[in-house]
Amino acid sequence: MEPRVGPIPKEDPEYHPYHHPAAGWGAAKSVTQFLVRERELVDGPRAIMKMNHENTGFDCPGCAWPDDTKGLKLDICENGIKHVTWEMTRKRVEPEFFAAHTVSELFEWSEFELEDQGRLTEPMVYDPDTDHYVPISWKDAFELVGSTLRGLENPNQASFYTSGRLGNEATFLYQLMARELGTNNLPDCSNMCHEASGRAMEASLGTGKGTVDLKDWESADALFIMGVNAASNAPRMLTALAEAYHRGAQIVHINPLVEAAATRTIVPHDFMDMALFKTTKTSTLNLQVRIGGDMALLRGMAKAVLEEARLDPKALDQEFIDRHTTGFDAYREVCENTSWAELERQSGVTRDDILKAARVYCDADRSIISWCLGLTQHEHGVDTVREIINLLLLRGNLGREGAGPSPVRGHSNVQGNRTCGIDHRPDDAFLDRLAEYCKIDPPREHGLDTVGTIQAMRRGDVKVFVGMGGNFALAAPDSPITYEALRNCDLTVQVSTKLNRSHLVHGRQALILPCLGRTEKDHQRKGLQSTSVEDSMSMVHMSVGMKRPASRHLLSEPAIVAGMARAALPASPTPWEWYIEDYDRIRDTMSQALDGFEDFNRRVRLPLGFRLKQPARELVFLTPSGGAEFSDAALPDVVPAPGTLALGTMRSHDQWNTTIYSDNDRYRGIKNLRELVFMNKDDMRERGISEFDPVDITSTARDGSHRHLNGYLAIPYDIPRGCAAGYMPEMNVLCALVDYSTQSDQPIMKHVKVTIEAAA
Ligand SMILES: Nc1nc2c(c(=O)[nH]1)N[C@H]1C(S)=C(S)[C@@H](COP(=O)(O)OP(=O)(O)OC[C@H]3O[C@@H](n4cnc5c(=O)[nH]c(N)nc54)[C@H](O)[C@@H]3O)O[C@H]1N2
Ligand SMILES: Nc1nc2c(c(=O)[nH]1)N[C@H]1C(S)=C(S)[C@@H](COP(=O)(O)OP(=O)(O)OC[C@H]3O[C@@H](n4cnc5c(=O)[nH]c(N)nc54)[C@H](O)[C@@H]3O)O[C@H]1N2
Ligand SMILES: [Mo]
Repeated sequence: MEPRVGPIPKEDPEYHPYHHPAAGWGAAKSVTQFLVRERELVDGPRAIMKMNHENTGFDCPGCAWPDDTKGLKLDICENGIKHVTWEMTRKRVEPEFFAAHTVSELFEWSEFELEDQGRLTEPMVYDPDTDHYVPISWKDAFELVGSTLRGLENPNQASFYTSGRLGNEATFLYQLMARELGTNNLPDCSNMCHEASGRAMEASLGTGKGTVDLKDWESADALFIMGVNAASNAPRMLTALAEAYHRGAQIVHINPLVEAAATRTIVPHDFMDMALFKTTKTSTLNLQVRIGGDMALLRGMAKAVLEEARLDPKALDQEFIDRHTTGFDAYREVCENTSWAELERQSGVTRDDILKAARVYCDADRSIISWCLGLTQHEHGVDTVREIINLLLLRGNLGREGAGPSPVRGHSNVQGNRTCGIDHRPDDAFLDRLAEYCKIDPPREHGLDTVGTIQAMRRGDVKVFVGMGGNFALAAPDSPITYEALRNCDLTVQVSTKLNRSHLVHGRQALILPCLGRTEKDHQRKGLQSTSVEDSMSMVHMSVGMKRPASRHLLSEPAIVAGMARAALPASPTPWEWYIEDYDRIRDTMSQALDGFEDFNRRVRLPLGFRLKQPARELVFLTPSGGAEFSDAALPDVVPAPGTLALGTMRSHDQWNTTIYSDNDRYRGIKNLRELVFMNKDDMRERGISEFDPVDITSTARDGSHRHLNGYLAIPYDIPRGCAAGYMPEMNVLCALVDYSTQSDQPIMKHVKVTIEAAA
C-alpha cells in the first residue's frame, strides 16, 4: 500500500452537492482558515497585496493566468493566496529534523505531513550508513554533483527535470548547463500537461502557443471553455467569464463534469459584489461530453458549420480559408463523411446539443476556444487540439481581435520555461543562436522527456537525475515504476523549497538543495535581483520578492544552477559567477540568444512587461506550406468496452498538484475525503454500489498489465455514463508508464481504462 497523500481526516467524509457560487465568501472563509493554520495572519495579507503588481511585486507562484491589464489592485484569488502562504509559512525543516527521522520512517508519512513540516533550510546529503539526511556545505554539494557528472561515460546519462515555477533567468542557465555538458535530456512538467497543445499548434500554425491575450477575452462574442476546472485551477478566469456574461457574450462549457465555473460566481475582488452577495452567471450552455469525446464534438460543430454554409455561404470565411490555409478540402471531406450517429456516439452528446454549440459559434463574429488538461492528457490529444484549430480556421477566428486559440497553461512559468530553452526537441535555429552567443557546441540529437527519462533510469541508461523544483516521484505516472527508476540512479538531486516524496525516493547518493521561493528577496553582489516569468498569454514581466528568506543558507535557483555548472564544467566558457552577481547580465545574453527577447532588460521593466511576438497572430505561419494547416485525422474510438469505464485523474480544489492543502473539494461538495471515485449513479447501480461504498479499481494498460487501487469510496456524481473521475496524485498508481500518447508522448492521465466493482 502506498503512503497516503492527503491529511488524515479528523472527521467522517461528507458529500453534499454544492450549490453556492464560485469564489466569494466561501473562498474568503477558506483563505482565513488557511492563514490561521499557517500562522500567517500578519505577513500573509501584506504579501498578498504585493502579488501580481505591475513589476513591483512578485508573480503569483500559482497558475499561469495573466495579470489584469488595467493594474487591478487586488488581482488575486483564493488559491493564489494559499500558494503564497504555503511558501511563506513560519515552519522550518532544520538539520535536527533530519537527525530525528530516518528516510525510511519519513517515507511512511503522508505527502501532506511532509510538506507541512515547513521550509527546507540547509543543503542535505543522504548518508546510506545511517539512513539519515545530514548537512553538507554548498561547496561540497556542488562538488558531489560536479564530480558525478564529470565521471559519466557520456552526458546523456544525466537528465535535468524542470517544474514550471522556475523563473526565466534560471531556466536559461539550466538549459545552458545541460547543453554545455552535451545533452538535450530536459524533461519538464509540460511533458505531462500541454505537450499536446504545443505539438498541435506547431503543426497547424507554426508556433506552439496560443495567439490571444486578455484584451481578446474582453472582446470575444463567444467563449468555448473546454476541459478545465477554472474555478479551482485558473480562478482569475472567473473574472473574465463574469465580465463576458455582463457584456452579453455566449459562454459554452464542454466538460464531463459541470464544474463550478460553469455555473455562477461572485467576482472575488469586487467588494460590492461580495458585500451584496451578487452573483453573475458564467455559462450560457453546458455540454457534458464523454471522456475523450471532445474531438467528435468539435468535428460535429465543424460539420454543422459546413452544413450551414450550404444555406448561408457566410457561415464560412472562404476568403480567409483561401488566403491563409491549406488542406481545407480534405478536412471538409472527412467532416462530411463522418455520420451524425458516429459523432453522437463518440462525443456522448446529442446532435441537437452539438447543433446548439455550433449555432453559438456561427452567430458569433469573434470566438475564442480555450482548453486545458481535459483535452491534452489523452492518446489523441494532438489531433483534438488540431481539431480546435480546424474549427477556428473555418470562420477565420485567428489573427484578429477577440478570436483565436487560448490554452490555459499550468504552472506560473511553464510557458516561459519552454521559451527559454527547456525543450528536449530543440530546433536547429535555437541551437545555432545558442552556439553563436554562448560559445558552446550544443548537442543536436533530441533528448529524453519525462516518460523517456523514467524508462532510461529503469534501464540504467540515465544515472543522474536533477529535479529543478517539482515533485517528480509523485507527479509522474506509475508511481512504483517511477520509484524503482529513481532508486536505480547513482545520484538524485532535488532543488526544492519543501520536503516531498522525491527526497525520500532517491538514488544511491542524494542531495536536497533548498532554494529561495518567489516571494523572497534575492540579494546578490550587485544588489536586489528580480526574475522574469511568462504567462499563458505570452506576457513577460518581472517578479520581485519582498520577504526575508526562510533561512540564511538558502541560495537562489540561478545561483544553484551556476554552482552545479561551475563544478561540472571546470573549463566552461560561460561566466557563471559573473552572471549571478547581476541577473541583468543573464538577460543581456538572453536578449541575444533568444528570439523575441531583444532589449530584454528595458522592455521587461515596462509597467506590464512586454508581449512576445506570436507570428500566427500576425497571420504568419511558420509551417512547411506557409499557411495554417487543416488536419484531417481520423476520429478515434473512445467508447469504453462493455463493463469498463474511462477514468480521468484530476485535482481537487484544495491542492496544488502534489501539494495538498486539505482533503476538501468544496465546489464538488466533498469534505474530509480524497480516496474517492466519482461515478454515474446508473453505473453504480449496475454494479450494486451505493454512495460511500468502498470499491476496488483495476486499470488495464496497453500491454495488458493491471494496476489496482482498493477501498476507494464511490460518490454518485453528475458525470456521463461510462466515465469516472478521481484525484491525482493518488491515482497515478493506475496510470501505466506504457500508456503514453503516441502523438505527444504525454502520459494518458485523463483516460485510464478501468473496471470498478464493490470492494471484495
Ligand atoms: N489550485 C490549483 N491550480 C492549479 C493546479 C493545481 O493543482 N491547483 N495545477 C496547475 C497545473 S500544473 C495545471 S496543468 C492546470 C490544470 O488545470 P485543469 O486542466 O483544470 O486540471 P484538472 O484538475 O486535471 O482538471 C481537468 C478538467 O478536465 C475535465 N476533463 C476530464 N476529462 C475530460 C475530457 O475528456 N474532456 C473534457 N472536455 N474535459 C475533461 C475534468 O472534469 C476537469 O474539469 O492547473 C494549474 N492550476
Ligand atoms: N495522474 C495525474 N498525474 C499528473 C497530472 C494529472 O492531471 N493526473 N498532472 C500533471 C501535471 S499537469 C503536472 S504540471 C505535474 C506536476 O508536477 P511537478 O511540477 O513536478 O509537481 P508539483 O506538485 O507542482 O511540485 C511541488 C514541489 O515543488 C517544490 N517547489 C515549490 N515551489 C518551488 C520553487 O519556487 N522552487 C523550487 N525549486 N521548488 C519549488 C516544493 O518542494 C514542492 O514540494 O503533475 C502531473 N501529474
Ligand atoms: Mo501542469
